[in-house]
Amino acid sequence: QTLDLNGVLVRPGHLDRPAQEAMLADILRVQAEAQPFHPVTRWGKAMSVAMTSAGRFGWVSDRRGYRYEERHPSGLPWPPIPPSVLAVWDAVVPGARPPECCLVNLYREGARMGLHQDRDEADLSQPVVSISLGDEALFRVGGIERGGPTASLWLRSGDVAVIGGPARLVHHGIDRVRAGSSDLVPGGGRINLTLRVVT
Ligand code: MD3
Ligand code: FE
Repeated sequence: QTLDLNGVLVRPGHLDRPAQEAMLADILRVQAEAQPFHPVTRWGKAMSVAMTSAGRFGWVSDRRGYRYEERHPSGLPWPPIPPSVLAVWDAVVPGARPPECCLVNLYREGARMGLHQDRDEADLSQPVVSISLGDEALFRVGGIERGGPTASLWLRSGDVAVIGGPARLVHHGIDRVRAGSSDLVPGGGRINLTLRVVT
């Protein structure tokens, strides 16, 4: 089954519980090596979502603005993207270039992400793949122009979304997370992985 939300293709339950547990264990190792941090926007406000990355490039933001960097703010290179995560990319977007970044978004209670476009990547012909783990989240998708109508969907643990083609530039965000709706993530909350080609 595939749901189409303004061109964002959502595959509910793509990963079964054992696959989610195995991937979570891999991501907890990534987070142990590259600690999640709250990026600060260029206006000086900390984001409610905590972030880290795996792969050659990771996403960072500070007073200088946001960009992809080859190192965590600690100065260390980002850990490699776990094979369990790469396998999802190969399964859902065969033939795409290999992902260069796995952005790891951690939503603890109350975290959200406002409507935005992802346009910091150089090759917008390449898709983005999103994997949801843990608590359910209300995902909102608009159009390419800002201010248009939006559609919403609850993303659940194990859901995979593929964003490519014309949908690559749609506005999207996370309005809220349903605390306690999953017991997957230790300490509670939601983890979203986005795989991206950056260069
Ligand atoms: C549509 N993350 O990291 S994932 C992000 O759940 C981001 O953490 C959200 O938006 C999250 O930038 C949504 C689904 C998603 C990811 C990337 C997209 C939808 C997208 C890129 C373009 C269009
Ligand atoms: Fe995004």
